[in-house]
Amino acid sequence: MPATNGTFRGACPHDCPDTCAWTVTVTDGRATAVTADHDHPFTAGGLCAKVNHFLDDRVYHPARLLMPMRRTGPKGSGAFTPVSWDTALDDIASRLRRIVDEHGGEAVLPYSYMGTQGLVQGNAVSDPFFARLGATRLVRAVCGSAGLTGEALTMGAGPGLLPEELEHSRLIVLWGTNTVSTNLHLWPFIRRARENGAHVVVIDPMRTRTADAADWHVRPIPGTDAALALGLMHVIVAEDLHDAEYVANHTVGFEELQGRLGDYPPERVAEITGVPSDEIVRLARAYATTRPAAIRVLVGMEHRSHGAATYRAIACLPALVGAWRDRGGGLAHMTFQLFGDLDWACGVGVPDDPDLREVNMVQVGRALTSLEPPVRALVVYNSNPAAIAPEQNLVLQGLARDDLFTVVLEHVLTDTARFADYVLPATTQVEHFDVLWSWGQTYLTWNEPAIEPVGDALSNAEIFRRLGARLGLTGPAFTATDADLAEAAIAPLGPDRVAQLKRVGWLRMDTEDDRLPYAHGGFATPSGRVEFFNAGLADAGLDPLPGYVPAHEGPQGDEQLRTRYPLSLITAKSAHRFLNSGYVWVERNRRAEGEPQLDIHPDDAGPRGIVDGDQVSVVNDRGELRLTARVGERVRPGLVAVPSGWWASTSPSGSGANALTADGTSDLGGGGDFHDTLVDVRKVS
Ligand SMILES: Nc1nc2c(c(=O)[nH]1)N[C@H]1C(S)=C(S)[C@@H](COP(=O)(O)OP(=O)(O)OC[C@H]3O[C@@H](n4cnc5c(=O)[nH]c(N)nc54)[C@H](O)[C@@H]3O)O[C@H]1N2
Ligand SMILES: Nc1nc2c(c(=O)[nH]1)N[C@H]1C(S)=C(S)[C@@H](COP(=O)(O)OP(=O)(O)OC[C@H]3O[C@@H](n4cnc5c(=O)[nH]c(N)nc54)[C@H](O)[C@@H]3O)O[C@H]1N2
Ligand SMILES: [Mo]
Repeated sequence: MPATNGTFRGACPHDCPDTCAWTVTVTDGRATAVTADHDHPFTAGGLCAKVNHFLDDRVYHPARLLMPMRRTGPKGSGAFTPVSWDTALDDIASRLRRIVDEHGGEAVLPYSYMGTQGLVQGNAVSDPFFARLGATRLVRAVCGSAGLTGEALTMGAGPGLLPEELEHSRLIVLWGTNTVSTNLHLWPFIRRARENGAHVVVIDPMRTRTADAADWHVRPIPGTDAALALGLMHVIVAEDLHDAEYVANHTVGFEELQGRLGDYPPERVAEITGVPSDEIVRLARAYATTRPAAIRVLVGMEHRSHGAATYRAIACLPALVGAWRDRGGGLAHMTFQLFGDLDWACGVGVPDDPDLREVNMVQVGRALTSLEPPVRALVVYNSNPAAIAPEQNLVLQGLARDDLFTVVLEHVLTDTARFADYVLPATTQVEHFDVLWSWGQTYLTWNEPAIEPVGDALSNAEIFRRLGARLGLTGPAFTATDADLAEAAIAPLGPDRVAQLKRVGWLRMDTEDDRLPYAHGGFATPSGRVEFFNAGLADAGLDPLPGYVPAHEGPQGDEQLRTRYPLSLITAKSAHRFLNSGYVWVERNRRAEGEPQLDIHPDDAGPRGIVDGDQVSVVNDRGELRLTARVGERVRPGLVAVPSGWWASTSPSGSGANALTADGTSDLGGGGDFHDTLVDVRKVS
């Protein structure tokens, strides 16, 4: 029970690499300030444009859901009436029970992602809940999984270079990541490296804020980065700039790789990537001759049909030049591996039944409209599929089904929640217990409730507990309190580290050794080396070497498709003030972003008779957006861009960017391929 006055330790819960530590000030039972922790080395006393107003924009925002609500109008209309928790939960439990009895557990589909990254309010109780029901299993692969899979096949699944270590680099290649917008707290580390003479290269088809801030912006044709990596390797080996000793001692398949590199001379790579051959040569030389040299990747680049292959090719580079020898050299990606000591299931996990059917979250539109036997109940929490999932029109069509029973746990009435039969008000981070890991830095954070729940809100964990009790589900997940779950998650750290975590609010998870993880090899691959040649892939009948394959729906893909839809579309997280689809409800943020526009290059606008400020229609077989064109060099020729995040209901044409995006999966790892989307653009006369 929080005190009515005081300060409380906590952490930003959002799906973001930064996971900031904060302090909540409470006066007379009301949270009055959320302040960034000054001592936390990564947060360093600053939050971000989205979270600076966490209290006004989420906790106490007028749009905050305060009561359970039952739908009274047609799906999507937003007509609801408040009901008591007992009424809502009794009815939900009996409807779920009937569906399970009549159609089996697999008729129920959970849908969640990382709306909160906390272990307790994430999946601690919901996972056992759905496992006990025998529900369809959700493959939560939309973010990270494709890239990590490609990387793991090459260098194993370690955290590699820690992002904080970029401070020690002299060449920093930000490859397909928009650090200034998406990973803001990493920027000071890069800035300090620059003050010590480091050069920053951005490789991105779009001119992002990060590209503007860099020393060198390389602009490949989207989806061709594997070819670019192979071209760099070609030059490095041809000019004898590779680290022969490191290669001999810590890699396998160099000879086979050399054979493959023969296919990727700079002239050919220039044709594939659109990057001039002399620029490829210059970049290869800079990368191979500057020490320490770091490559930083994150997520945007993996959302492609060959996303895993791209990360596999890029992960070869640091070994080839021996970048792992140096502090600040290597490949930086994610850091969650450092949190392996935690009990991620908060002490109450139950085993998954591998025989139950699976649905990939990227394909929820298909699942709701054509899966057999059909999904009859959908329970959404920590996610907003109506905005963030590709094939948006299919998703909305599925959510509109009258024979689908939908429950949404949320803070505000999102586009997804509008389609619910019941909307349940969830607590926010300042109202509940949690433990926060990080995928972009090295600190664990402890989050205490600072205030009583606002309105009638209950925590996710409590909602699933109460539903579980009504459905007769048994086991510790349904009896442990949120505090018990949080304690169980950190218990494996041992009493000293637990005490330190609670005292300080955060705890560093890495050890000194991690700072030079592979200076002497020791990769977590079957051979213990970087696998230029991967025998497992060969056994599986796949390409054992890094390679470039054009996307079917890409600028070098299916010819018919390209003729009809000649422009590539990227829908990245370029809206600075949104967190995925979060904070879109805040009018001030929407105003500051300006309405979503279509970025188009003059070479593509000209022939279409489009000038800056024209209304345009962006189309493909999946949907249409009507937007204002912004003609300029933010995109390279052949590419158009629309920011993601915007909800259909807050977009000028009633559709969000995902109305156009593809819902295929990546080559490996089950990620989405939504950046491999082709469109055409027409002026609306
Ligand atoms: N402000 C803000 N911050 C966020 C988020 C947010 O919504 N808003 N979301 C958070 C989440 S969930 C994530 S996963 C991270 C993502 O962090 P990032 O990966 O940095 O961000 P994205 O916008 O997904 O993609 C980064 C860049 O990839 C580029 N890209 C796309 N395709 C290609 C390609 O084929 N080649 C190359 N070289 N580049 C390509 C895009 O143009 C884009 O600029 O950000 C997190 N931080
Ligand atoms: N076109 C396009 N699509 C994309 C992407 C892209 O770059 N372009 N990025 C993809 C990526 S990388 C990701 S990670 C996904 C993100 O997909 P989502 O995780 O679905 O994205 P969010 O918009 O952050 O939705 C999280 C929701 O959880 C709610 N929430 C937050 N905390 C709590 C809580 O404690 N309890 C409950 N019940 N709800 C809570 C928030 O209010 C919010 O509505 O989107 C993917 N989709
Ligand atoms: Mo993400």
